[in-house]
Amino acid sequence: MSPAEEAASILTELGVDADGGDLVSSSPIDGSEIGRVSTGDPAAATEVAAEAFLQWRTIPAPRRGELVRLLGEELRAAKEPLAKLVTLEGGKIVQEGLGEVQEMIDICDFAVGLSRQLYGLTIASERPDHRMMEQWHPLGPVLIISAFNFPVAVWAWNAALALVCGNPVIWKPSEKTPLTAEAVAALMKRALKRFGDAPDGLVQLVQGGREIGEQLVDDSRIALVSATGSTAMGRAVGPRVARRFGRALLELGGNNAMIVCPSADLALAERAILFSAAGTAGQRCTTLRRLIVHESVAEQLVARLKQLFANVKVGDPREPDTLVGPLIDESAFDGMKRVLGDRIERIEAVSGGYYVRPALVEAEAQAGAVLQETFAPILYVLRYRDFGEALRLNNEVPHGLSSAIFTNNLREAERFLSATGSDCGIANVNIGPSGAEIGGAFGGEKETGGGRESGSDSWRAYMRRQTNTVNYGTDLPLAQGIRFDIAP
Ligand code: UN1
Repeated sequence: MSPAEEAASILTELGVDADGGDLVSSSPIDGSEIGRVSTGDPAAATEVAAEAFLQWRTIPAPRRGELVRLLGEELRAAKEPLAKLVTLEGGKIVQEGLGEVQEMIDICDFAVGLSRQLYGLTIASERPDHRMMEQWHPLGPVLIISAFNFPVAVWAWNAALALVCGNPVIWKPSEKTPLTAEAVAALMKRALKRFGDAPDGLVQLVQGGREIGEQLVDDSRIALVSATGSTAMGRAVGPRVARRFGRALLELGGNNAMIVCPSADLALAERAILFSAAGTAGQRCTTLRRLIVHESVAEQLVARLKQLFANVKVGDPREPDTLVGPLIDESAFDGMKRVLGDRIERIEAVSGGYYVRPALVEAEAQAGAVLQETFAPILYVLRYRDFGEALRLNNEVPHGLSSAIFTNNLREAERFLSATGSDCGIANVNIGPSGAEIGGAFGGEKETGGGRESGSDSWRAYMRRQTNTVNYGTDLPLAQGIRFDIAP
């Protein structure tokens, strides 16, 4: 079946109408058109969301969790077709499409539990007969801007948390992946119907390009803008939100490294390297882009990697033995070509698609393109002599998302995780930099934007903190011992 036929049958199965509108979706598998959707109306969406907030914030959090539980059920039931659609529209191999939907299910489970754990602290007051505490209140409408490479999971990380925290959500997906967004919206609609009394406009989808995104970003009724994408996108979004004193959660680019030490288990390392450098055709923000190898093991490892890169199956992502699918589109191919020039190896897997062999590039120094995030499967290899130099290389890039070390030396591993080690939001030992679980906070420092999504206490970004002091005594002592007595 052609991607268009397959997409049409899945969309019918999921109850999505996608054959009208001005926004065209094409499959990276062969470049063919697989559906069309209409662009949304940002002003109308924010208005309804602001209205929905007034009601949703009054629903007890565990009850709000029930909606997310139902969404998780819908996702479980539709896991296969939705994953298939991710493959058709985003080009991910079948296993990664399934993994992406599983990530959505996992965050729903997490958020359901969280709906009973939105804890605040009680704080020791310096005044007698006083109690201090903090509460977490719903924040307001949350705008989720997501990228093509995780077309549905990133929405789920944000939406599941936002909803249990008491906030309506508006989703502006990548214009490269509008159909998967429509499919998720249809599943959400079913969950909302089963839930019963959620306010209208609690969860909205606004399709469109940059201008639509900008209108939403500028709307002061949006309390939080959670944006995933390139650093360039974050540079545009961040200041716009700041200008109106809105809150932004930015999850931007990465230029992630792995240090391979002399004691590393190389068999383990090579598997981690292949998955994190070539997987998802190098189009994860957590993709491994720089390998920092000790000179004593470099020759052996590089030889083995050359073999693996030369043999990894690049092709139609629907075929079960394919490990590397297509790049998202021509512009991604051009980006890779700008760096590699004639060394780029295009593969004629399916005509109309941009398929490339992952590239291994031995770099003399960490400079030029090595410092940039090219959203394609290019792995730069750098050699190091002493451990301090490896750490320095790990950190000397503008981004700070993910990092990894392969070592069996406790001192090196702990140094890497210490305050003087990796400066990234994610630092792993003996696993690659990509493929994080949802339980941890996800995000990074520097030009990665500083935001944290998903697990741990990331939920706090979606709520408003309030400090309360209650006097249950008969006197009015002032803080810091200040005397301010009224003359009798
Ligand atoms: C992204 O590429 O934007 O850790 C997110 C990972 C995935 C999420 C990546 N769980 O690779």
